[in-house]
Amino acid sequence: MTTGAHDLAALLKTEPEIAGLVRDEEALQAETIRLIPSENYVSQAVLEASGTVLQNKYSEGYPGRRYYEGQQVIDQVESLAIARAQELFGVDHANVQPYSGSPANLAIYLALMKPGETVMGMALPMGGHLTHGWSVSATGTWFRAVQYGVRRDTGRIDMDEVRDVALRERPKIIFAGGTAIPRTIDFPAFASIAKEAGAVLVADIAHIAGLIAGGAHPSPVGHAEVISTTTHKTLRGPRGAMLMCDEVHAKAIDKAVFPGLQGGPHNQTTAAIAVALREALQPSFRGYAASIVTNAGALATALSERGFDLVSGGTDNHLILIDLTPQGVAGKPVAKALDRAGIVVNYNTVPYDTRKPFDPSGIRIGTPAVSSRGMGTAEMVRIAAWIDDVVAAVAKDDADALSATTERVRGEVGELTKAFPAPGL
Ligand code: DSN
Repeated sequence: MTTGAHDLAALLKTEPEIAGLVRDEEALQAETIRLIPSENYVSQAVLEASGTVLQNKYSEGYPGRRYYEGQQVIDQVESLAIARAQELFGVDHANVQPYSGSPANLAIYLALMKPGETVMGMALPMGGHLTHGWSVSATGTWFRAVQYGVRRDTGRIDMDEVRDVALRERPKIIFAGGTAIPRTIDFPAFASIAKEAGAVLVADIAHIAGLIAGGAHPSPVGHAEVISTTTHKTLRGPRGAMLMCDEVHAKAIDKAVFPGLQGGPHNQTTAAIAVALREALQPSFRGYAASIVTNAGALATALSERGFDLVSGGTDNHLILIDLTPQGVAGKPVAKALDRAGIVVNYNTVPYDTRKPFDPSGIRIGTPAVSSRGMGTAEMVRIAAWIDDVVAAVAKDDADALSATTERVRGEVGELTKAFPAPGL
């Protein structure tokens, strides 16, 4: 059993059921290979900051101008987080209060648009995010959304289509970024299209913020006027978000977050963001960011060599999208079988998917969490082999054979994870 950031003594005494579940989750995270590209392991320092008395304090407003007294400490915490975000990303302005990525993106709409105006984003099934104007999201309901995608032949963003749609539809804002984009995002090209169309470019770097901070992906700073990010993916902080922007948008963004959308910020999260940003400012973070990309490249190569069809043919970043159509299996049964084998992934649509989103053709995998454990290219080759074994077993449609395979892989995964202890656990 792992010990976790806290000894859970009080919780064990008063609430053994929840304490037991926390321990179970710790064990699950320690003993499985976590390949969900938006997940990670935060450090013990981030965990500790997340669970502090800072959560007892209300602090609506911003440092130096609050609606509650007693801000002697909280103002310092938030100011530190802001200053570190500015230093790390080289931005004019940072707001560290959004509760998570979706509220952060909603604040951008509130700051820059009126209901019914046009937003342009990447379509969800092409790799975008719900809040970039997809129909089931409030953003696709309250605003007029137009979408771009990837080319069928290359699996890469079609910049000609982006330009055509932007010039035809004249959106107020254009989102660059998403949740299933395996390739480098060309922020200068997006910026030039946005300028031509008279739109504000918003970079949603939630997935790649840690890569950008660590020098492993080009930065949107200087290209996008507004930048949105969560703090818990490659950036390896607590669950939260930040908005960064040019000075010209600072007032509108702050006003949109509070009082426009949110009440009091979650101060314990702000503290943990400050801790994570300091970690990201250390030279070692560059090595971590580089290892994510190297590992994803090695995993992609090993999977390709085993005959897997990777959207866009591979990856430039932390993420790989596998179309399982050639294997004759769907994403969901594969994701479930891999889970039984101790390899945690999510099923995902692939561009131009002919199957439904709840039972799509692909799986999405990524290397942030395994890189945080210190795994390297040799381990990626082993992981590719296990994925191949499980997919082949699912394709055979023989429950006993599948069960034997997932059991064997689970044992081997257990051995590997013991050799690479997870941070924070
Ligand atoms: N849920 C996030 C992801 O997994 O990419 C996006 O919001």
